Amino acid sequence: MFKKKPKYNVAIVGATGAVGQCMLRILEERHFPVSELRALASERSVGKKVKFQGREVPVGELKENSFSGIDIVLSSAGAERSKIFAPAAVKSGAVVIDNTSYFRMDPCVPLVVPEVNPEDIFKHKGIIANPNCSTIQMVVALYPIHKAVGIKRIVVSTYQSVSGAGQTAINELCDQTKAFANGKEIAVKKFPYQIVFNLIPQIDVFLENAYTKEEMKMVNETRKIMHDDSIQVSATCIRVPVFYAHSESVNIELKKKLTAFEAREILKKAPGVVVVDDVQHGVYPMPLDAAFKDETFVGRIREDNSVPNGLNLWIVSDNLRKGAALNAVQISEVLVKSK
Ligand code: 25A
Ligand code: L14
Repeated sequence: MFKKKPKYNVAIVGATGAVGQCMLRILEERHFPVSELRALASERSVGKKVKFQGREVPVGELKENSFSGIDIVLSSAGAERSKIFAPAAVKSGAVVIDNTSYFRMDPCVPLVVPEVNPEDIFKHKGIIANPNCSTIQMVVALYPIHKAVGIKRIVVSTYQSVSGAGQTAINELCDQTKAFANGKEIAVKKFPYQIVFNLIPQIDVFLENAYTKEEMKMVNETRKIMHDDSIQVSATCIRVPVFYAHSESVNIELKKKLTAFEAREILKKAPGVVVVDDVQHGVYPMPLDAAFKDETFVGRIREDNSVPNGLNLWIVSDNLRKGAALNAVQISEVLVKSK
């Protein structure tokens, strides 16, 4: 279905947003074989230009006929746009790597983290879904442990940066910080409450079960990616006044005992993971250090003796890179390198 070529015509849907911009930088950095780069966004971005490989590329309006001649679409303009435009792109012959939540739980659509389930990429029927940012970094760190001894239950609390909610949310934290410093009134627009000097225990909408949609994404997507519906997951997702990188406090119950030392040894060999864990010297991962990096950083690894075979970990990664744009580009790389 996917035809190999020396170079590919690539469309970025949502090219002016936080994730779209990151996609452009990562395609450049990793020398992805791009022939034509097509930048697409909403009508209000038409007339803007995005930079790619030293050139200025004009932004076009996203329409159903935007995809003629395009081989690969990297899409991040929200679930409602993907619902309409991903099928249109597939119809015109492209493979879509979709960063929104719309197709993730569709049984016909693979949901992929290349460090965990790269083989699922080849089951695609035109659309491959990129998981939620909080889920991606968690499974990158937990899958090697699951493979070694089996995970029974995961309890996770997230500390999610504002960039997860897009460029307007990044601007809002900046504006609120300046307003506070200047003694001005703090304007609340993107988030439901003031985010500077605060925490908001709500990401995405509330569902009937009193969990948020973001929390249920972590439950359902983790099981789908790891191909194991027996894993129990309980999530609490919190927005914090941090610009880039999400952090997670993760408690796991294993099927067999693993010491903190053994877990550290497994994680040191795990693809995409860097162990940053030297509490004697006050060394642990933090969002300021993980921002603009590709890896998932794991520290504070310790045994939890309050349950049989328990472990605690602290997992930090850049949500725009590994949590979104990098993971999507890695999927594209597997696709184009395949025989
Ligand atoms: O629905 P979801 O899946 O939950 O996703 C919701 C949002 O979350 C972000 C992403 O925001 C997405 O829109 N997101 C999704 N997955 C993410 C992930 N894994 C994620 N963030 C982090 N990690 P974003 O701001 O990063 O990108 C939005 C892009 O989508 C384009 N877009 C929006 N509506 C569109 C559309 N493109 C086509 N058709 C539509 N109807 C959007 O382009 C951007 O590229 P834009 O043209 O709408 O906006 C570009 C500039 O306009 C400013 N702006 C934004 N909102 C407004 C605005 N200006 C005026 N009024 C507004 N209401 C912005 O500053 C931007 O620079
Ligand atoms: O499902 O932090 O990709 O508000 C969209 C919203 C990621 C998080 C998704 C946020 C989410 C994002």
